[in-house]
Amino acid sequence: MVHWTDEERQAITSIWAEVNVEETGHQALTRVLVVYPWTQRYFSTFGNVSNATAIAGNPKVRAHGKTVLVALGDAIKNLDNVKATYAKLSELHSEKLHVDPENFKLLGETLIISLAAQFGAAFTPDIQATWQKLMAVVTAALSKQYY
Ligand code: HEG
Repeated sequence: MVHWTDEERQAITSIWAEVNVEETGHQALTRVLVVYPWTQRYFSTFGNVSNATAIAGNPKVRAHGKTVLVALGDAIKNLDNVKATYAKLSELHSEKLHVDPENFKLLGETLIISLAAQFGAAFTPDIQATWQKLMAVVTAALSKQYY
């Protein structure tokens, strides 16, 4: 089981308390779609996601970014039980959405870049390290039901 120190829990909750799930979710998902354009194929029902301007202005991308970060909030509320928390979501991404689990890592990276941009110097190396750990735990949990 993953162990979280008090400092790590604090690094997660102090940042999370100031995150706007819609805004940061939109930024992180927009970066995934622009920086890793092959991910656009998963969102063919979202309308135009073919370039940076279209992606940034796409309301479905915005709504989905929020959905993803709301779900991240569930993991943060259940830090000692992320695998069980994400069991159904992992099954959905594997069996229904057929999302390659490599993509979870990409979202983790772009989220951390979005947080660094928002928080600047306050997003210290120690805080980044904790968020990298969190996103690794989230990625592992979301990948668990794949075979
Ligand atoms: Mg996923 C749906 C969470 C990464 C592609 N994603 C969803 C839903 C949630 C979610 C909560 C809605 C589930 C439902 O309708 O019951 N996604 C989620 C998390 C993360 C993630 C927590 C990573 C931290 N998703 C992710 C990535 C991709 C992806 C990286 C593709 C590059 N998700 C995806 C698609 C859907 C969802 C295509 C369906 C969207 C729709 O049709 O509305």
